Amino acid sequence: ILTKHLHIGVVGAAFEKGQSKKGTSLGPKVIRDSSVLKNLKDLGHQIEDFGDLTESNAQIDKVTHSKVKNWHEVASYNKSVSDKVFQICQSNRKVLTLGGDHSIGAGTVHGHLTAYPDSCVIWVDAHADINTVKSTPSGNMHGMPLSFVLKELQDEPSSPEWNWVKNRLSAKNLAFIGLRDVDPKERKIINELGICSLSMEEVDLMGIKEAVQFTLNMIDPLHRRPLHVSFDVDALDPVEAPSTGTTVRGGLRLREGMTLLETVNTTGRLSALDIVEVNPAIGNSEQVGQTVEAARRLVLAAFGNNRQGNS
Ligand code: NNH
Ligand code: MN
Ligand code: MN
Ligand code: MN
Repeated sequence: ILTKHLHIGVVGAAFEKGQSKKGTSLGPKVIRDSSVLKNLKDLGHQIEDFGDLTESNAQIDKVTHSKVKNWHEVASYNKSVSDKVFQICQSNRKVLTLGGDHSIGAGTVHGHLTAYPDSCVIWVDAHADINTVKSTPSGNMHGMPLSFVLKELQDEPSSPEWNWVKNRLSAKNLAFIGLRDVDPKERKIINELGICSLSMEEVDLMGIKEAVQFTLNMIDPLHRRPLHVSFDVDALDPVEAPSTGTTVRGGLRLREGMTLLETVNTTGRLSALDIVEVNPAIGNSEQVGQTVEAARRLVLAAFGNNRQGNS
C-alpha cells in the first residue's frame, strides 16, 4: 500500500443538532478513546489533533426556518467545520473529521472543496442526505447536507445563514455507495442530476471492490483528483454498527467497508475522510464498543493499515 507517513489533521465535529437523538456529539470522544490516533502514528503517520470544534456562542436567532430543525445552529457550526477543514488542507495535511451527526458533511465538503476545487466526494451511507428545504420529510438536517453544497441545487437564492458557502460541488463529482433508504424526492433529484449511485443492490451484484472501482472511474476517470470519503456508520449493517441513530438492515459488512476504504487508499489520493453518526448513547456497552471498533477499523483501513500485518 502506497501511502505511508502522511501528515493527518484530526478534528472532532462534536455536534448533534442535525438530528434529534442525544449522544451523537460524543462520537469524537469515544472514537478517540479507541486509541485510533495512536494506531495511526504506529502506522508511520504524523498526527496533529486539533480537538473538538465547539459551537459558537454567537447569538442565535431562534426564528425557525420553515419546517427545518436547528437551521441557524447547523449553518453556523458548518461554517466553523468548513474553516477548520480548509485550514488543515492549507497546512498540507490530510483531514480526518470525527462526527457528530452527518449535517457536518456540508462543512467538510465545502472546506475540502475550497482547498481543492477539483475534489470528488464518495458519500457512503444508507441514506442519500440530499434532501432540500422543500423536500425534507423530517426536518432533520443530517438528511440534507449535500443540498447546501451541490452546484445544481442552488436555484433559489441561499439564505443569509448559508451565504458563506462559496464553492460548490458538481453533481458529476459526487457518488453514493451503500444506499438502501432513499426518499422518493431524493431519488428524483439523484436521477435528474445523473449522480452516480450504487445502492446495496449494486454492491451485492458487483462486489464491493468492483463497486468502488466503478465509482472511481465515474467521478474521476483520469485518476488525478483529490478524494473525499464521507462515511456514515449507518452504511454498515446494524450487526456491525448498532450504536447509530438510524439503522437500516441489509447494509455493508465491516469487511466491505474496510475493503472500500483500502481500495480508495490504494489510489494515494484520499485527502479527506469523515466518520460520522457514532452515537454512544444508543445500545448497551457491548454494542457501543462494537460500533466504535468498527469506526476505528474503518479509519485504519483508509490510512494504509494492512490486514496482513504492517512491517
Ligand atoms: N432521508 C431521511 C431524512 O431526510 C433520513 C436521513 N437520515 C440519515 N441520513 N441518517 O444519513 O430525514
Ligand atoms: Mn514528514
Ligand atoms: Mn448520513
Ligand atoms: Mn445515514
